Amino acid sequence: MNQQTYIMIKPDAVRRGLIAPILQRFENTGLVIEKLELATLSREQGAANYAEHEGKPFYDGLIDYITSGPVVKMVLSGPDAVLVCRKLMGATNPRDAAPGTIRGDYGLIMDANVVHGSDSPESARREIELFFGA
Ligand code: IDP
Ligand code: MG
Repeated sequence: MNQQTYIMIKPDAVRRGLIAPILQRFENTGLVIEKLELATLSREQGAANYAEHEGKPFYDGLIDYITSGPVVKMVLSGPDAVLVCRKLMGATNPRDAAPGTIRGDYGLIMDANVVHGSDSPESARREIELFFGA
């Protein structure tokens, strides 16, 4: 099923100069990059993106981190784009992410795990609206 997903290269990866190799991984899948923008998130945007985690012990640190520098925001589209990107990204904790996945190859710790990707078509719609407008 053709669908859209929202992907973000997180501040740690941008700081480390990893935009190009990470973009290459997504392009290699054949998914289409529909939108692409470098920006620093406001605290409101960070909080909205991670609203489901409010109240958890890592929440404040997560918002500090995601707003700590520029991110690359993008919309990718293609068959099963949400699932394809989640598989490409690997497990949330880079320690558990398989080699060959983006988090497995470029990440070390949960607090700075390189990329964000929508976890369902519903999340994708919400996140695309949040970051790019309707
Ligand atoms: P996801 O990014 O794979 O969808 P979520 O469970 O939605 O994972 O968590 C969102 C983000 O919050 C993670 O990508 C990670 O950066 C951070 N996070 C999740 N759990 C923890 C934790 O236990 N400690 C620190 N950071 C966490
Ligand atoms: Mg998530």
